[in-house]
Amino acid sequence: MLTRRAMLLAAGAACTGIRPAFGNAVDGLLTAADVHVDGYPTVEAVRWMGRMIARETGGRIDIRVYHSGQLGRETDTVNLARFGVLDITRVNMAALNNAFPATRILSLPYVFDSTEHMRHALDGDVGREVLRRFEARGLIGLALYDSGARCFYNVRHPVERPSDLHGLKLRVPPSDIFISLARALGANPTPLSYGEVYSALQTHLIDGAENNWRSFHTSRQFEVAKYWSQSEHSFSPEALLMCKRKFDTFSASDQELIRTAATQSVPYMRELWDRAEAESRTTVIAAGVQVNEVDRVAFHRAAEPLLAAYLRDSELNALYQGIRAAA
Ligand code: GTR
Repeated sequence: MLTRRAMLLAAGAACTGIRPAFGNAVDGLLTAADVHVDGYPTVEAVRWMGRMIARETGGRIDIRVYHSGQLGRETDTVNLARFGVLDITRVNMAALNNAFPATRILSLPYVFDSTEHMRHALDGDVGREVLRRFEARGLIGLALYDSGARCFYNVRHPVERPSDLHGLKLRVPPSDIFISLARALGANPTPLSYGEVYSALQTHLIDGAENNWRSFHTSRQFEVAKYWSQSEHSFSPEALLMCKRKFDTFSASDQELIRTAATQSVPYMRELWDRAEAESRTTVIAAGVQVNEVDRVAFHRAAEPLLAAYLRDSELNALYQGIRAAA
């Protein structure tokens, strides 16, 4: 885990042009961060992209992925990439919501009806527009990946209605949207970084959390939280971001290649994702996790004021209209 001090040192090194120890020695070797374990679809998609770029450039450009949060929390890696200490980071929109307003539309509750709907919207104008907005803040938005449907799970009991969440201490990602959503549903939100959730469940610091099947499985949270409730309240997708300063050092044709490889890694990732999601669901159920359907109408109703409040923003509203048009 990257400490604050290491981060400042690294940022200082970047300003003076010295690459930190975990950065690349060879300029064409791009360093990428991911909080997920080795083999997770996002990790594999970025590796796939690296292989494609290496093949096309005869090894002149390549990507090395540091998985399992070796380079720190998602919010930290975003700043490392902005300041040029890290070349690429793969994070969830939730980690970007507070600092990058356009990302909020993709994390808000019940904006997407299904995975197909989300993919359709991300492949079109909405996805392109959200990616484009990163440039003003030192990042190149390379791709948007699936993250499945986020659902609630906890150590206490099945959650069928929002009232079943009342009083539960619920881990949420560090995003005002998720904090407000948990509150609107009557839970006590506790923002924690991804790497802290498993032990927080074990030590009863929290009663539950929310995430997709694959993360629930690979983070091993399913060993502790035995009640999974199919709320599908957010499809908050993943973003693949590159340091703009680094990107600008490449020739126009190399930049084109990096963008193309990222775009082409999306269908590859989706294929892996569909398999991984189904496999995780089966595995955790076999391990004793109890699954229940929820009262969707009640969840929608409880989340509605939150969505309406964000949609008062005209830019978010325009993106939302684009999402609905893609339904
Ligand atoms: C996962 C996502 C991670 C991380 C995590 C979380 O679905 O893939 O990048 O954001 O959720 O909740 O922190």
